[in-house]
Amino acid sequence: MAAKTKGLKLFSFILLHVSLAPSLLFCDAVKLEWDENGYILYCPCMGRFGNQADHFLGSLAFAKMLNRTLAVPPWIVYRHHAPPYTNMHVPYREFFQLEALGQYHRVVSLEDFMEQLALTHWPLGDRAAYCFETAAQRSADQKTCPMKDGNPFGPFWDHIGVDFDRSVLFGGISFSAYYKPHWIKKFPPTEHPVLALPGAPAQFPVLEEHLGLQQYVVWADGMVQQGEGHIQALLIRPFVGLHLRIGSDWQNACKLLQNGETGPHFMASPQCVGYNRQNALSLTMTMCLPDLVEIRRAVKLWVKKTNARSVYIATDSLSHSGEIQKLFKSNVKVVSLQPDTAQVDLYILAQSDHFIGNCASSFSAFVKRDRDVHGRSSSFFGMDQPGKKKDEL
Ligand SMILES: Nc1nc2c(ncn2[C@@H]2O[C@H](COP(=O)(O)OP(=O)(O)O)[C@@H](O)[C@H]2O)c(=O)[nH]1
Ligand SMILES: *[C@@H]1O[C@H](CO)[C@@H](O)[C@H](O)[C@H]1NC(C)=O
Ligand SMILES: [Mg+2]
Repeated sequence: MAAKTKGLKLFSFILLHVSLAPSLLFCDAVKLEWDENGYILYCPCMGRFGNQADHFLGSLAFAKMLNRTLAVPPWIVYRHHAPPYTNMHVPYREFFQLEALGQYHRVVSLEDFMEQLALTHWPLGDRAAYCFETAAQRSADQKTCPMKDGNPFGPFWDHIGVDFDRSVLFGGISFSAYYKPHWIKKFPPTEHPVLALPGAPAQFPVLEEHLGLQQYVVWADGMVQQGEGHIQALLIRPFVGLHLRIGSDWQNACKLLQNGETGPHFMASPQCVGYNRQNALSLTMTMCLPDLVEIRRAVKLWVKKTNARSVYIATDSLSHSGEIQKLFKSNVKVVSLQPDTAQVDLYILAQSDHFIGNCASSFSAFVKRDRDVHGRSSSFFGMDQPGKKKDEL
């Protein structure tokens, strides 16, 4: 009976809009219903794409744990080096299918939440921010969540069209599964329907137990078309994909390792040294910042092992394509695209027949997880068999 009413409702909704605005039908205009179990909103305010993706997986798990709908934020893309220099906010569904997340848990895009639900259910003038007491202590009155202080915080909530009217502080809890009952008791959805947070309710790097959530992060059709177009036009299979994370910011980061200021758990490194702190393998300088000698060694090895006919180089800096081409005769084609959209590189790397990544990079980690979901092989510079010491091979 209920299903029938729903069907009728949908039918009249479609009829109405076919006559008024046919285009609505083609952009998935589904009328959202309010979720009585509440929502989680957050700003992906830490780091660039790889960090945001790690945080996204943890946030998805957190929303499921609290049985709240996740309002999926846009990706923040920084344009420090090109006009107009302002941040771009790219809707989740430009890169990935929003619907695929639904297999795991209820989600809406933050944009749809604002457009369809916020005015009625999250009224202007009564929008609360939720943050740790320690975060609020930095504010003038020591009681206000720093939701819009600085970049990217301010531009993010401005883009979404949100101002906060009051703050709700918490302490003594974290986002881990242990605190599930605490969260539910402290913030029942009846009194706290919308939990809006200054940052992701998640850890960086992503926890081991959340790695598998990558399977719900599925490329959008437009990205598949674009990526497959490049692969067909430029590459010959089998091909090896390389991620050269070697730019100046990375050189600086790896200095911490060189100076002994960090142990083996450094940025995304648990993906190759292991998640357990007690028995993590060592993280070498070659793994953090491979030199040309190591790059050549690894490429040569994997091209031979996979009988590769081409090599794809993604990089944040120099591609070294000339030096790498010199390793091979003309029977191996070396290609570097250096696209404006980093996700094009991610897509192509994910489709390669073997991938050599950077162990400490969350950009590499995104590719590695995507490949693990599809059973594709990966290694790292300085570590040909992830998770194994050299003498264990
Ligand atoms: N197009 C492209 N951009 C890259 C590449 N490597 C790094 N970048 C850029 O540098 C950023 C690095 O930050 P992040 O994604 O957080 O990864 P991480 O710093 O390596 O952990 C990426 O988001 C890209 O914007 C690459 O191979 N190709
Ligand atoms: C989770 O939320 C959904 C949607 O509001 C609801 O139908 C379901 O009963 C909830 N599950 C639990 C275990 O509370
Ligand atoms: Mg980073």
